[in-house]
Amino acid sequence: MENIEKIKEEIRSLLSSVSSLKELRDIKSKYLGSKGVVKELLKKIKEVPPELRREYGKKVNELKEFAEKLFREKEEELKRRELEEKLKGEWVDLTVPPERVVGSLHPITITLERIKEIFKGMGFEVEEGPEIELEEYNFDLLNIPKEHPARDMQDTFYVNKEGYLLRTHTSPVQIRTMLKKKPPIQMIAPGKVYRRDDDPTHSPMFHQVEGLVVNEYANFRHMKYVIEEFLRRFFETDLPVRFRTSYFPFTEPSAEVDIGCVICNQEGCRVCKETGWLEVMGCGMVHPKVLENCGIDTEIYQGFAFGMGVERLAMLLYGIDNIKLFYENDLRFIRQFF
Ligand code: 2NM
Repeated sequence: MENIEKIKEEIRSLLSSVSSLKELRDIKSKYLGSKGVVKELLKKIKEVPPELRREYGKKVNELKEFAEKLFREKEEELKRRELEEKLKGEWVDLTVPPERVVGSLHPITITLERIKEIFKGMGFEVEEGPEIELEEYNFDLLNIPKEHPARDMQDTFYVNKEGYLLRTHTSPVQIRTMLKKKPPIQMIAPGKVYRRDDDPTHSPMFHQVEGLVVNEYANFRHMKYVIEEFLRRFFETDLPVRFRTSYFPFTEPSAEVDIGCVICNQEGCRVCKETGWLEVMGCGMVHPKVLENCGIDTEIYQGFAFGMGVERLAMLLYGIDNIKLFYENDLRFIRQFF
């Protein structure tokens, strides 16, 4: 029985110098294995005088539990240390820049950048404004009458604060720019707009780019040149362009801009509804009331403005036939553009 205490000491001292799991397993089998020290001690119970067997058995069992606990603790410690060593070798510096950028730009982002770069190259500044907008800037100052159908709850997203809405076009950015800066002004306003529309060709959120030029001599011919030149650069071809008279409350005169169908080369197809023409923009000379609403002297200044839908232009540029593809984020679609 004295021996048992000595064995405990022996195990303790052996384990303190063990440094590998293999070493540990060897020592463990020496003490706890099927031919180990503990098993031998248990066998020897027959040699112990009967009155001491009870106590002897208890002591050997204590030794067994003691040894098992020590080996378990040592094994955990060694495993933890081995993992730490392994992780040190596998250390990765996540701050190192990648050699190759993975992922790609969304086709709408690419198209917006393309439009912005063309106008920047023609001397326009890029202005931005809030998507939650004042009703006053989105409608009133743009000469859109109080009873105009566009203001209807059916068409516009109103927010739960009186006098505010989700902008239905980016024109309020032009209003903000005219209120903030004096002419000459040459700016575009790219961004998201919101309308209560949701069908195969309309999305409740889409992107627009609108432009505004105000100076002492702006005229319809200047506007026609800017738009034609933009379309030539955007589609990288000298395509046919025509202006049709139209009506907007904020411009007079107003026009809609058609291009020769880029899908069928004006042969007639489903996209141009067999007409050979595609409507891509609206434009016009800024209504004097709008300029005056923004504190611009109409005795001195005139302006022209235009607006286009980015999804529509992206669809024509890339030959995409369904607007919903832009919003599904299916990587098989999104990765195809550059
Ligand atoms: C369009 C078509 C025609 C437009 C007008 C203005 C402003 F603020 F100057 F009056 N901004 N944008 C305009 C004119 C927009 O989009 C189809």
